[in-house]
Amino acid sequence: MVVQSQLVFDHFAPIKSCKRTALFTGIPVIDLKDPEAKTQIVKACEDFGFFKVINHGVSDHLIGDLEAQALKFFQLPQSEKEKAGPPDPFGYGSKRIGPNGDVGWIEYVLLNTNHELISEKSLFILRENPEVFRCAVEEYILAVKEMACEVLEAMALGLRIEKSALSWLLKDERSDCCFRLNHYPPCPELEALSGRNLIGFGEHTDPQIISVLKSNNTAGLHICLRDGNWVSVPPDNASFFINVGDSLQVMTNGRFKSVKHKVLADPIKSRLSMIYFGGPPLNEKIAPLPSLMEEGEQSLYREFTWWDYKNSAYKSRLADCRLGPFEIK
Ligand code: GA4
Repeated sequence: MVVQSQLVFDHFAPIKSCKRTALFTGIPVIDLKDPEAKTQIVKACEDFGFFKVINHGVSDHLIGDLEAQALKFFQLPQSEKEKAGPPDPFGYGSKRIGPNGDVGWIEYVLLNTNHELISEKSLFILRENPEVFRCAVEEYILAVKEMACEVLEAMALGLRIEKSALSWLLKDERSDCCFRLNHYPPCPELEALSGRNLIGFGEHTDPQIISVLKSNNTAGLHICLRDGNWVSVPPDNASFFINVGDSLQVMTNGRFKSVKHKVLADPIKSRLSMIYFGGPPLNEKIAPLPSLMEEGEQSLYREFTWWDYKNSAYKSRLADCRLGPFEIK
């Protein structure tokens, strides 16, 4: 038994574990069809940098089709999946996240959603799998992007600025968006040994403007509240979750804060999540929106483009504060 436990720990050695926290019931819920949504979105971004969207208009069959295709992909033999890796950053990856030594109990596919820029490995995934996979990804992204723009338009109205002041960044044909399918396999051995959960995706903030997350009914997502406490987000496979990203934090000059989050793998159930990351065009300046600045208000950040930020992000570790080098001290 001792030998066996040692083996299990050796096997998991580089991946950290963490105690679970209680499910949090206070996540703001925004009904996109509610005329009050615009003010509620602004409040949720100020208080949490995170909220849940219902009445989102994305059809169940688009979601179901893509979930089924994604599961089919993750069920392929390891050697088949690895033909679409290692990620560059696009493609299939397992356990390693990003280029700087971060690891987690996860396998994933990262895709660039801009067709001109789609990487060879991403194309491989789409080519080698039935055409239905490609269609499912494309149709899903189209619908989620539309919803993300609707959220950004409501947000802009809530902030009392031009309706398109934020959404145009995603609508622009040069917008730099990506899409991630994450699969967190169950991990019963570790649960039996220690009562802890393996970290699937370590703590981080998302660099983009907003991220739109859809998961199955398995818990695991944790967010950090403004008081520094971590809470577990109750899973809800009928809704979408929205994260404020670093770029939106800068555009609102810190009024909205990007939300720190992480995912713990479940010991028994596998977790599947699908995340659309809405980023601006590469040459776009990321700076506080003049229409949001009070008279005499100073920018908290020096000027930079989304390209500068991405470049610097890819030199960082997941948990690093990526906005640090851009802050005016
Ligand atoms: C975090 C959010 C998105 O998943 C992602 C990640 C990216 C990657 O996995 O390639 C990064 C990470 C994310 C931020 C810091 C860098 C880049 C891994 C990493 C260590 C696709 C993104 O845009 O930034």
